[in-house]
Order: sequence, then structure tokens, then C-alpha cells
Amino acid sequence: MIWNEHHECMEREELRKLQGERIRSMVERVYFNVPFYRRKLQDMGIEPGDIRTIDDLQKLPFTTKQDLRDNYPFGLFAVPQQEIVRLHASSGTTGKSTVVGYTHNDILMWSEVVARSLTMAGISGSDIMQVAYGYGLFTGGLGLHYGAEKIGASVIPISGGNTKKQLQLMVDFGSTAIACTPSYAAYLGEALTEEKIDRKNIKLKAGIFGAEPWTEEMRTQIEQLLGLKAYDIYGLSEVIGPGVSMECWCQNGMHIFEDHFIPEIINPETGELLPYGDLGELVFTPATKEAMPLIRYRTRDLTRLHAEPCECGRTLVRMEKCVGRSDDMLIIRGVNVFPSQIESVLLEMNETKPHYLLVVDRENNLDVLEIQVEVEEQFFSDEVKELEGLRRRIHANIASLLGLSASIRLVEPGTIERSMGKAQRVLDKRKLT
Ligand code: DLL
Repeated sequence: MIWNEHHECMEREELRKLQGERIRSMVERVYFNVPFYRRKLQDMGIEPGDIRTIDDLQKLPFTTKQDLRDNYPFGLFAVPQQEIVRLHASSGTTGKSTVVGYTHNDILMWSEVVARSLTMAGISGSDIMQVAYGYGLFTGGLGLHYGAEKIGASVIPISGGNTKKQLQLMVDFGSTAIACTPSYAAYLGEALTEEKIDRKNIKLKAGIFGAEPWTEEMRTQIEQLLGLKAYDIYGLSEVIGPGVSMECWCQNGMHIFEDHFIPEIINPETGELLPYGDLGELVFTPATKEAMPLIRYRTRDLTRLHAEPCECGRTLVRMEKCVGRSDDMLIIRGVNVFPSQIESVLLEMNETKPHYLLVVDRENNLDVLEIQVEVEEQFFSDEVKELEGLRRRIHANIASLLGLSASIRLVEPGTIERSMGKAQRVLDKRKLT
């Protein structure tokens, strides 16, 4: 089923026309209501009338996270305070958090894109949906909540954490869908076994997992652990929250809701526009937002876009799973590596569990990487020889695929700290000194 067939299956030309109309009116709104943008556009000699079609998008300047920080907290709002009905914020690891605001119409639009996302995963009014993303300033909990209510599902607003209670309600209420981070889903799956809960009592059929990068190997593990079909959902607070893009049943990339969020892929070094299929930084122009419209927002997420038709019938472009964020890339002895690449290598082994930590340090002026990964109980109790064999295989695979020599530490199940929200997979001690 398609939630909004008109917008999700539009002819591409018709969609581009709609996008053009929407950016035209958006640029006018920010020009007259946001001093920051008026100044920026005036400096570039651009007037609202210069933006007429979607082809004019590239004339416009980028917006960065730093611009949001510089205008903290409300400097980029395009409507008076009375029209703001909700505030969310992302907890910045460095500097001030990023604040985003919503009008009543923004909340309606957000609910609509999340409703479309859930429909893509086959979730409907007859489902019981456990929302285990954090509720609060983070957009995950409330974002999924409103979308699930819109499609008429019965929502369990349990938020993140409290794992035993999650499992108890999953059984007692018969949850058929769950939304949380993939790392927490892996933990819930493991806790099911620890609590000796009979799988027959679990009714889950779909999981809506996102907010952090995760690999196909992680998907396989979660699907086995929880006995459901795992779907990827993407989003970021600056653009709206979860529901910017979502996988359909073909699981062939995430469809971007392009009638609201106009995507581009750029070369992160030069800012140059890249064609479909090229790897680069994802940029979004959320053209219909009232409270905080942004022009060409640089997400720092690295991925590719594909425009070939999808079997599901939607004409919206698809984005590949994110490789990671440009600022998450580790440079170890000159080798560029993303945690997700290491995750792929680790989890393709049958003996490993989806819990790992990458510890980067500097010894004698040389970068060193230690990979800690948990090993299934039964393998851990095996002979030392077998464990040593596994350690060597992981080492060799990392070396051959990534060109990196890492020290591998196999640890017992339960050793690595579990996350209830976004997982912290990297401990970069180089940054601490
Ligand atoms: O993480 C919104 C969200 C909530 C998305 C629940 C999906 C589900 P922020 O806290 O602002 O918003 O973080 C946004 O998280 O720029 C990506 O780097 C990362 N991210 C989000 N979804 C995915 C995903 C929410 N499916 C940042 N795959 C983004 C990879 C993701 N990374």
C-alpha cells in the first residue's frame, strides 16, 4: 500500500515542477523573514525573483551546522515565536546543541512523511507499535509516535531503555512493530534469549531502525534475533527528524520524500554537484518547512542517489545506506576507514555478536587500532586454538579489505557496553590528549 500515491508516484518532470514552485516560495519567505539569509543572498547578489525553477537551486548558497550554531537558538526561525508549537534539539558533542522549531503545519507534514514511511514497511492501523526511540529533545520518539498515530496504529510510547519492561510489554501487548536504533534492537534480541522468552510469544513482524549507520550484516543479525523484517529509516533534526527517507519492501535503498526534501549529492571538498550514482555528501533543501526552512543544508552524511524506477511503483529517488558521516571517518596511519566498513567484516563471521568497539590510540607516534568484538558464548568456551583461528581470520579480512593492520581482541559476551539509543562505537584516545 502507498500512503500518498499522488506525491510518491509522480512523473519526475511533474515533481521537478512542484519542487521549483516550492523553492521559489521558500526563498521568498527566508529572504523577507530571516536576516541571516537575506544578508547571505544579498552578498551573492541574489534576489528572490532569480529563483524560478528547480534548475536555479545551485545558484543558492549552502547552509552548514556552524550557521545553525552561530544563530543559536532561534536566529534561523522564519515565523514569529507564537507560531512555534514544538522545539527539538540535538545534543552536539562539541559546542552548543542545534535547535530546531516546528509550526503546527510542520508537525502535520512530519506526521505525514512518517506515516508514508511506516506504510512502506507494511505497517497499518491494525498494528501495535512499540516506539522505543528516546522521547524528548531527540526527534526519534515523538517523530515515530505522531506518524504511527496518523496511520491509526496502537502506539506504545515506551521510549528507550528499561529493557525488561520492553520485553514484557512486547509479549503482553503483542507488539507487531518496533522502532528503535539498530544497536538497541540487537540488544533487545539478545535480552530475549537471556530472559528465556519463548519466541512463539513474540509477534513482531517489522522493525523501523535508524538514527545511526548500520550494515547489511547487522540487518541479518537483527532479523534473526528478533524474527522480523528490518527496515532502514533515515532523517535528521535539522531537516525534520526521522522520515526524510525510508526503505520500501524492495529494500533497494531509501526513498527520499522529494516533494518536501530536495536532495543533492556534492563533492564535500569542492561543493561541486555530483551526478546520480556518485558517492558524496548529501545536501537537503527542506522546501515546505515553515518554522525553519533551510537552503541546501550540508548533512555531512556520505551516500549515493539512484533515480532508476523502483519495483514498488514509487518514482522518488533512493539513497543508499549511509557509509557514515564525513566527520566519523577515521584516519589510521593514513588509511581512511569508516566504522561501518569494519562492522561489515566483523559481522559476516558466524562466531561474532553485533557488539563491538573500535579503540584508536597513538603509540610511539604511530596510530594503532584495537578492535574489540564479542564472541558467541559457545565459541568462547571452545579451545584456545579455535579462538586464535578466528582472531587471525578477522585480522586477515580487515587487512585485505581495508588495507589496515588492527589488533583484534575477542571478548566475552556482555563485555561491551550496550546502548539504548545511538551507539558509541569508537573511542578515539588520540582526541583526548
Ligand atoms: O537521528 C533522526 C532519526 C530518528 C532518524 C530516528 C531515524 C530514526 P539526529 O539526532 O539529528 O536525528 O541525527 C541525524 O543521524 O545526519 C545521520 O548521520 C544519522 N542517521 C540518521 N538516520 C540514519 C540512518 C536523527 N538510517 C544523523 N543510517 C544523520 C545512517 C543515520 N545514519
